[in-house]
Amino acid sequence: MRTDYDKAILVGVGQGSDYIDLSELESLCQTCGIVTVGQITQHIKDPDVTYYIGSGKVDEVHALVQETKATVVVFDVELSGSKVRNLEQKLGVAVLDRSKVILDIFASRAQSAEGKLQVELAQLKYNLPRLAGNSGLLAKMKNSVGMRGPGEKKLELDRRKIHDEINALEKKLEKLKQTRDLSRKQAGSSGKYAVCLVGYTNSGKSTLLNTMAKTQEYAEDKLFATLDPKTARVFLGDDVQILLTDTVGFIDRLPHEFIRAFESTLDSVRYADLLLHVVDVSNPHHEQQIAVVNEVLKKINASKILTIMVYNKIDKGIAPKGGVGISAKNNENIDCLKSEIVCILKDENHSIRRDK
Ligand SMILES: Nc1nc2c(ncn2[C@@H]2O[C@H](COP(=O)(O)OP(=O)(O)OP(=O)(O)O)[C@@H](O)[C@H]2O)c(=O)[nH]1
Ligand SMILES: [Mg+2]
Repeated sequence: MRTDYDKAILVGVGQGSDYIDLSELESLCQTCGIVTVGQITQHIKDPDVTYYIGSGKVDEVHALVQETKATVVVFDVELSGSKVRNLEQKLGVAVLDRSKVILDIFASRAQSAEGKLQVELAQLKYNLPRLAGNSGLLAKMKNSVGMRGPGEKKLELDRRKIHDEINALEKKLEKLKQTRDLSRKQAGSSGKYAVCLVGYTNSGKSTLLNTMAKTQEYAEDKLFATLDPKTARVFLGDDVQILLTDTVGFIDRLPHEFIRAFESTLDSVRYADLLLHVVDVSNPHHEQQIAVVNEVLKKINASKILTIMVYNKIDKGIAPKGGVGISAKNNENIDCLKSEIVCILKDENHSIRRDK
């Protein structure tokens, strides 16, 4: 058994009397190799200017850090650089926020040249307003969580240089986007339909791509298993061929600068003829996850694209209310989904019908 895990205290903040659920943050941390050893929550109206949470709560966190020998404290909100610095001074251990954890997962997952550039861009944009907050405590963590990825190695650069880097990266990504636009046009003119898998992270998008295309994409019970979009050609019968694209999973409270950085990847969503919105119906929070996905689709101007709601993991015993219920893993009801796709794509009255 590994014994070199970082141990974390998770801190959740809520408004009103809503239940504060830290299970997603715990999964995110687990994906980074951080084990959760304690949780503390607080309901607040407005964030404290110094610590975000109240100073009495900070003392409580400090006591728990000492008691559990935690090596890091992870907040389920986005923290400014100065708050991270104040908290680290008071607590004596590294402090991460939700965005930093997500960025770290992205950094360890990116494989394609474009994916790496996007992560670097997101890291630089995240770090720019936080340069003064770097106390060096992060570097002491066992796994160096939050220190991975090309964007982190450039912390020593000054502000102006980081601005230059950001501009250069945006230009490079724009060039890659133009190449992709061209191949998209070629695919479009070949009469194939572009269908895109979207959905909350871990809902089963890659598994569905594998089942439908009989390929072996990386699927894992971890958040953000897929970062680079993959496309496979699928024959649906009835003379219909689609190009099915897997995409990066969506997640609640993804910082705006991340969505911007991944914009070129998300172009495949924006220009799709049809979206398959994959939902993990066995997740107790799936309604909320659907809302998050719809919100991101709106942000990237993709909310008007024709969509089939695909309720996955029905093998776990939960029946969906509408849409198409499937089990991607057990190949259950996939034929029904395929005929639904054909039906929609071939609908004479639909504006997305292509001339072949
Ligand atoms: N029980 C059950 N598990 C499934 C089903 N489909 C996928 N899974 C599991 O759910 C987990 C996530 O599946 P992925 O296909 O990696 O999910 P994803 O949406 O691609 O996730 P990200 O790439 O992280 O956004 C894996 O452990 C799969 O084996 C299903 O129909 N039933
Ligand atoms: Mg995936």
